[in-house]
Amino acid sequence: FPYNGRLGTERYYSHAEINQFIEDLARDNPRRVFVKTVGKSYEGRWLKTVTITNGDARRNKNVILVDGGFHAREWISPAAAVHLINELVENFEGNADLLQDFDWVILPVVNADGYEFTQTSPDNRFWRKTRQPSSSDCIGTDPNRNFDFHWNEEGASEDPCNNTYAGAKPFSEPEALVVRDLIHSFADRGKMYLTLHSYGSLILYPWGWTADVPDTVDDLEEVAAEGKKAIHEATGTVYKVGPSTTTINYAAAGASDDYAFNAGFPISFTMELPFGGADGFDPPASDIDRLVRETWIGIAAMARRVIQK
Ligand code: ING
Ligand code: ZN
Repeated sequence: FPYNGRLGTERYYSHAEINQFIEDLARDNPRRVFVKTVGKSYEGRWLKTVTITNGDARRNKNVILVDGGFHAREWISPAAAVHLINELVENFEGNADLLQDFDWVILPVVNADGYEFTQTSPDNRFWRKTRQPSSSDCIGTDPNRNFDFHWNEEGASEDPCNNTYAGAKPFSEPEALVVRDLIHSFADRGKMYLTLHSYGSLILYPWGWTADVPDTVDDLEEVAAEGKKAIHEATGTVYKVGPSTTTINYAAAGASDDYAFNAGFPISFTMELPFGGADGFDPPASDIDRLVRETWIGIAAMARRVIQK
């Protein structure tokens, strides 16, 4: 395990390795980095957040909440979350403005069971859902259709065999409950919620459950445009910005970004990282470094815009 203050980008790491990494990081940066076990997956894996601060011990700062790995097969998402952690901790002086009045709370792998399943079962590399059994023979729920906000109204399935199965009830999945609790625990001081998915090169904002847009659509557009512009200038990659329903051309209720926005996060985005590999979900390991650096550039630009607001 090649830990030397950061986790590399030469391959995709397992959930256990990522957990070990954030524990090591907190141990080595005791005043700036804090790990908290926030729950357990259906199969019993510990879900841990890492909170990154500038070490000034001020409490109750604003919060930027980031998660990755909602969908099992979207491996580039946990990798991007880990790189975000690397950057904020290793280069905290260069990123002093990002940590001055804000703490960052990052949950790198939400759907730990699904992620592990795709990594250990080669035939199931493209599994999307959780791993909790349903009432049928089919396993798993789409954690991004499982949130209790217009749950199961649009763009979700009631068929447990479908990839967008909403679940038997809202928050049937322990992993979605963990994210719900994080959202509520920071709702009063949360300034941006960011959930990392793949693929499509998109920065999506609410609503997902309806084609209507929120009253504050201009703020959402403005922040997202900063991310898009920064990425384009740095790498040439062209992201598209827009409301999720009309940008991906389907409504999808019960997603975490709508939930966080409704709960009080004034900025809430689903970031769809670029297509990679043959299936879009499988960028080769040689592309990880480029993709996670690019993602970091976009996240940092959006955060800087949020901080100025
Ligand atoms: N795409 C998202 C999904 O959950 C999405 C798209 C974003 C839907 C926001 C609803 C709200 O279907 C991927 N790749 O998972
Ligand atoms: Zn996804």
